[in-house]
Amino acid sequence: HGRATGHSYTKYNSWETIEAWTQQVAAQNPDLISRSVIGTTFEGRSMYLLKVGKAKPNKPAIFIDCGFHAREWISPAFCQWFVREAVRTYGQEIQMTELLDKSYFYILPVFNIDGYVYTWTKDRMWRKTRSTQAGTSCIGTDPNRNFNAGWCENGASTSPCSDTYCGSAPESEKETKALANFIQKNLSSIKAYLTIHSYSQLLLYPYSYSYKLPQNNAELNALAKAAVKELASLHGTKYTYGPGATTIYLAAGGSDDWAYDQGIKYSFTFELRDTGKYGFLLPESQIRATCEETILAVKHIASYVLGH
Ligand code: ING
Ligand code: ZN
Repeated sequence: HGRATGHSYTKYNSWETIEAWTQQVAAQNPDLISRSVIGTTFEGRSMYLLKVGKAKPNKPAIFIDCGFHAREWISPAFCQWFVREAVRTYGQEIQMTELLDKSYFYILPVFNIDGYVYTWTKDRMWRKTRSTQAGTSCIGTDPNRNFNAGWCENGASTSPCSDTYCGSAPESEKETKALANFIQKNLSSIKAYLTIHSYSQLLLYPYSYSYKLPQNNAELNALAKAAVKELASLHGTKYTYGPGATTIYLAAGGSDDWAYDQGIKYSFTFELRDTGKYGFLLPESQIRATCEETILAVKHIASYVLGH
């Protein structure tokens, strides 16, 4: 407490602080949390994953990642908030207790760690990874254009200097490869995939790489509708929902589309607050309200999925 680097759930935390927090929150809650490393970033940082839930064999799991895009600071803040809410309300609140008894949440607090560090040290508006390649001085690939789902066909750039550069190949980024490998290894248990971005207040589901609709479109639409209703119930925050391509824009190589095509039939991208007043620079004073309302939607989706 009180240190310049001290962790706070109502502040944006540096990577160094988040890294220490992953260790501490796991050590302090050994019956609910275990920490692993799913890979290493381009610059050599460990990609930590928290497995949250009562230990029991053969439980289903919900996967949640944060911090795909470096500048979307509210996203890692949400993952941290979710973990705290899980340990704080387990055994107190019926829905969370049931979720943690019946399933695991895999929480990846920051996916694009190198980019996140860069937004703290050099350029607050950086989006991509920080990988370099021969033949260009431009740095970074858009990790949400780098998955093997209609890769680089639409809404992505082949120029390494673009903010939506799809990379030299699908899964060219170490971070993408690490996440894809983990999900493939755990496909039989993972029932839902949630990826947290900002901003625009949207709840998106496949597809974004084309205008085709997912096989369970009607179900996903109804589930998204119910989830945004839950979200709005706390502070009245309005979300729009629907397939990515028609709700936001055509964009190939996204992780939600890839996860869906792997067979994870409940796959969503959240675009958290706000709608543009502050954009990526959402004030810390909005962390609490944003995270609390979002958790309602996440719990709704998780409970629905586990009942199906
Ligand atoms: N938006 C997402 C992006 O990567 C998205 C939208 C979602 C694209 C799902 C593709 C698939 O552009 C932000 N804010 O990053
Ligand atoms: Zn994003």
